[in-house]
Amino acid sequence: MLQDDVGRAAEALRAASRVVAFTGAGVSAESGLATFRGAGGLWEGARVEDVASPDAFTADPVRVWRFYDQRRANAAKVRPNPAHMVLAAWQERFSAFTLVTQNVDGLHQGAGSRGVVELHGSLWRVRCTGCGREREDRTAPLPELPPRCAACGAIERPGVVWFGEALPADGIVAAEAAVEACEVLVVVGTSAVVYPAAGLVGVAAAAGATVIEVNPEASALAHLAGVTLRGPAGAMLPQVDALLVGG
Ligand code: BJW
Ligand code: ZN
Repeated sequence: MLQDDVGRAAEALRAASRVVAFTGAGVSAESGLATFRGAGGLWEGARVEDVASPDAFTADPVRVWRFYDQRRANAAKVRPNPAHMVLAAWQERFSAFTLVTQNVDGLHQGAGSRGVVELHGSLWRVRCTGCGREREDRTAPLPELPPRCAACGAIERPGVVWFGEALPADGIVAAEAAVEACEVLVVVGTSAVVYPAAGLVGVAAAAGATVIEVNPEASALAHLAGVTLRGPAGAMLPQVDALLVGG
């Protein structure tokens, strides 16, 4: 029974002080942002694996920038949904709460989450391919594609992590430390197929944490979940939170 699963999730969380939430594109789906995989998850007929790559950018930086400029424009228009809001509230509810996200849309921060570990970068940062200078830029759409570095004139790139690129070292270190120490890992809206991020779920499970999966579909790591909430995050997380608030 779904209601029993919500109750079991709340029970696990009520007993915990060290909690990690690990989120993916599905947490922003109810805000109106497309996920990567599944229906509607294609980019110009190609798989994300084939286009979110340094090679794709080298081959056609304007094409790749058009994709990211559109994503920035979409993300600038939408608002955090109840799932983002519950996760933001949980930073006050638990004595140690870490929010680790694969998302680049900034909606967790928009909901009030602080210290978010962004494993795949951010749509709102751009980095120079020449001198490496990084800056925040919230203009959407950008006036010129590709944008150019004011310091050296080289092409700038989106400040995101593409396939074949290393994740930010401080981010992965912080995420691993948090999942190794947590009692509950709440995995929300990710297909859990992209590594090394998805590996965090196995680390938590091996360390004895209870894994709660919140996803309308089974992820690739659904078998590691001790509690499964098969529904949209914007509906499921507020139900769990209501039980926590209620006692
Ligand atoms: C809902 C919902 C609702 C819907 N509520 N849920 C080990 C094994 C195999 C391969 C590898 C490995 N280690 C590394 C690799 C290679 C590669 C990889 O993982 N490939 C696999 C795909 C095979 N990994 C890498 O290349 C990584 N780098 C690396 O390993 O570097 C090594 C290195 C070391 C040192 C020096 C140099 C290199 C980098 C990975 C970067 C991923 N980047 C992207 C793009 C970011 C920028 C952008 O946004 O454009 O990150 S790809 C894309 O996938 C994006 C996402 O963050 C990531 C994960 O996707 P996510 O979030 O799970 O989304 P979906 O669409 O897949 O799933 C959505 C889910 O939501 C679904 O389950 C729905 O059911 C659900 N949902 N509505 C709740 N309402
Ligand atoms: Zn530069």
